[in-house]
Amino acid sequence: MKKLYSALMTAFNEDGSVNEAGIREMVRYNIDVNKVDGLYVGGSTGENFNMSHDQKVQVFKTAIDEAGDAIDLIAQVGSLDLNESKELAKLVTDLGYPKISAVTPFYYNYTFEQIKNYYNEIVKDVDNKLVIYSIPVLTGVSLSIDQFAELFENPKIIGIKYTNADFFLLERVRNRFPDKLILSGFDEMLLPALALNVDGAIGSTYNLNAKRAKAEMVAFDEGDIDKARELQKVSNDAISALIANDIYPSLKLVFEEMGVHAGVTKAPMSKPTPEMIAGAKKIYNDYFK
Ligand code: SI3
Repeated sequence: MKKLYSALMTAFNEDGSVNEAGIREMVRYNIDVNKVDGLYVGGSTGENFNMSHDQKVQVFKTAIDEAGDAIDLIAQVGSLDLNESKELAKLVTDLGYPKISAVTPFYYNYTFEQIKNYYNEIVKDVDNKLVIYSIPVLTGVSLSIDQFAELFENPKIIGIKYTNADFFLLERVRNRFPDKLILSGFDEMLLPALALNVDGAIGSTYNLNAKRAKAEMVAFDEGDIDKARELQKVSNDAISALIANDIYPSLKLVFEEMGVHAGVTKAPMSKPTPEMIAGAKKIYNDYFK
């Protein structure tokens, strides 16, 4: 069975400090109610790139302290400070995270040799497995099939979190690397990714929408494509509404409607406006009640 992971959000207080109780509530909801197979901790949805080093450490400690070994946990340790990535990789490995992940280094138009060195350095001193986080729309970094193959020469590099709408490349990747872990990253494209035989999916909206996404995966496995398509349509109506309402704060606002205290986003992300709050209530009523 394919695996579903929520990309864990970070609950923040109004002053930008980490709200540990909120993180614990979201971890619990994902385990107890959503029954997801795993959590992706410290990714885009977790606002990782808005956080100080100490805050990242706080999030990694809190999430695994709450989840224990109940589900799979992947810690995103990528950073433009390679020393920080290495330090975080060691920390999360010592904490017991069974997998790590790292976003492709961005901003400076690194060469592939530099990117390869970055990944090999991150895993060099840790006994852990790494999933490449590829998200060209945010990083501007697109890896080719041959570049993925070169990264996979390192046996500690075991897969890709593939957040990319390039389905030609996804098909090529799946077929060239049948034994690698390929996890789809765009929730609105879950169904075409399932059709290309990904091993599962990681996403922000599964925090709210895991049951519908799991039902879609089951329908797909049973060959009921009409049902899978209908479920994807409803999910995409919800995802469109979330995006139109500013997705990261809205995910938290809808969580609040569900009674889960998810805190607020951290600046420069937006604080909720009255319109956003009203929009989130409507999204909750329309799709998640
Ligand atoms: O938190 C993470 O690192 C993710 O899993 C990111 C994930 O791919 C999300 N992408 C972004 C940029 O947030 C998606 O889940 C995305 O929010 C969703 O598909 C709506 O577009």
